[in-house]
Amino acid sequence: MKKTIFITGASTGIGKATAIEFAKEGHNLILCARQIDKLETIKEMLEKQYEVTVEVHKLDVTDYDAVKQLSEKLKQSNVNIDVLINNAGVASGLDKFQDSDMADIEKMINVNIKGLIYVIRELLPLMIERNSGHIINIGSTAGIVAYSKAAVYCATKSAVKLLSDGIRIDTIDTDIKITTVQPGIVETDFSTVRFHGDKEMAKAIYEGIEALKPEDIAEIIVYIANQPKRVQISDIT
Ligand code: 8X3
Repeated sequence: MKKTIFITGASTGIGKATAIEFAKEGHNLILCARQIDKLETIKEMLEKQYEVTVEVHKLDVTDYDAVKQLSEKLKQSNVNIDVLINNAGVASGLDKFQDSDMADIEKMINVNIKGLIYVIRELLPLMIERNSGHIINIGSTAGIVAYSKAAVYCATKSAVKLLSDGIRIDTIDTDIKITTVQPGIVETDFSTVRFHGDKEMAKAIYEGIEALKPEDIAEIIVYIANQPKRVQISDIT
């Protein structure tokens, strides 16, 4: 059965790889990100290559009004989201907590926690109305064990895990599933963004290790989403 998959932060990294993986399986996509031009390119590529329709939306998940407007639009056009993948997330700065920049701290809290809450708060009721849907939140191993110079980033990823758990409890009387995916180091633009565009510093992070690839995580997400109704994977690390 063709499903509709909604992905935030779909322009690069794990989000983009996940879009491709679901398209390979013939599912329709709703892709969101701030960089609409990148989404347009992905849409063109996927629609040409696979039997899928791809809808793209410019969306900043930290803008609650924009999230609300998009969910209203989906509701009006009777779009049913089968799988919501909350992938939009950011690490900003790598500094000891006492030296860290408040703008970096606020950005991580706004995207990783508030943005996640905005999207789920608006889209979950639509799933509850249909008593069907699967929310897959991208956490991190950083949400399990803290590491140096990343106290706030780790705290935001820990929040992802506990939000998932809390929402799973609150929807226990429905058929809705909630999963947290907690990858370790994945080689994406993640570190370039963390180092505010410094590609050399970003590259050094992945030197001497075999980091995960975004495709590895994408395949796991598809596996999670493909499980029968009776199977709910709550966490995967
Ligand atoms: C990212 C994991 O270890 O690269 O969420 O910070 S790590």
